[in-house]
Amino acid sequence: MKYVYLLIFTLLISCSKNTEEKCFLTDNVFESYVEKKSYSVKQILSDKPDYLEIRDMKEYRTFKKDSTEAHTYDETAQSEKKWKAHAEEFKMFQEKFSDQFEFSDKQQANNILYALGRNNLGYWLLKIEDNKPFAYFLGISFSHYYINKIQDNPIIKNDFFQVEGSLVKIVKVPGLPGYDDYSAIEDGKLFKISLKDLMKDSDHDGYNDIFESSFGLNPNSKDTDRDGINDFDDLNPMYKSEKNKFTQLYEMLLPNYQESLNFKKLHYFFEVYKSDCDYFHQIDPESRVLFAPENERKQTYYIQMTDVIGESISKIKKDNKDPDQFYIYKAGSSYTNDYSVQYKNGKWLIKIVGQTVI
Ligand SMILES: [Ca+2]
Ligand SMILES: [Ca+2]
Ligand SMILES: [Ca+2]
Repeated sequence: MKYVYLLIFTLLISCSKNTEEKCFLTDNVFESYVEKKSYSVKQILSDKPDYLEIRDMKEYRTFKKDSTEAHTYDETAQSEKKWKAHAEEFKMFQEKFSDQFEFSDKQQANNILYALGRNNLGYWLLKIEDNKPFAYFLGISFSHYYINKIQDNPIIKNDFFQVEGSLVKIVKVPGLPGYDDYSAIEDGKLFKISLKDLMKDSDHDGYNDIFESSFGLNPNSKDTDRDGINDFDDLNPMYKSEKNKFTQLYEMLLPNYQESLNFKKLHYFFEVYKSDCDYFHQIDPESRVLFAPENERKQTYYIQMTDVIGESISKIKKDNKDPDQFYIYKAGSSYTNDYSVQYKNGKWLIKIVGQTVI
């Protein structure tokens, strides 16, 4: 009995402290980047998603060959011609999906068009059927899986999606954060996923189950945060938005994109932030956001494995003397901005006080 009381008491304390602890910095300790240990082939294979089949191939393009050929860029007329041909080939995908993906490997099967897409979140199978676009997240982390840019075989075969590639690791270039390079740890793999598994969308909200589970959305509810807006149309699908001065501050620090873009239509364009702060979670953003817990053990397996965090906004630091004065910083892969922010007459005054560009 004593134990139960103690447990309830601890729970109460930890609940009441939540927002304060999760949103405000108590001291000056800024988290520094810790490089993760690379995975071994054995680890990648034993941790791979159940729906993914990996086979060894006898003949294959190596990672080195594929990546050098695909990345060769020169100013010659020939490469401009190649670029134009690529744009022409993927015109239809560009129209339907805008700039949300890099496209490759187009294939037509019956009256359906397929292509492989890649964005900051990972790889997707793209489909255009009856003039309508669909995108299915593959859930295979680009931090460990490389899909060859040049596929010698069709990517859709006998109700399976299949691509050739390698198992890789990311090599951080010392002193140049953001300039990641890859190196192959095992070549000659065939990655196979049944279309049935890939296209499964249990709650029919427009995002496949693999996408929802990879990022912590609810694959069995159309409206994860129950704010009345379906996941597919919700710019902040994980958390209900609320208006208060601190959510307003976070909203002001979000990236500014071109106003001409219609973000409501860009269903696959997300920024992922790592944060436990309720105020940050409760923003009403203009473009799509997802959040990952700070504690790695609470993150989805996909987020643990994959480098999807592009930009981060820190917790808020209070001023010892002035209750309307705060400090906050923003960091990307190659910069940090420190801000001094002041809340005056219902408005935030944001001043940049420090900047590092790498
Ligand atoms: Ca769904
Ligand atoms: Ca859902
Ligand atoms: Ca919602």
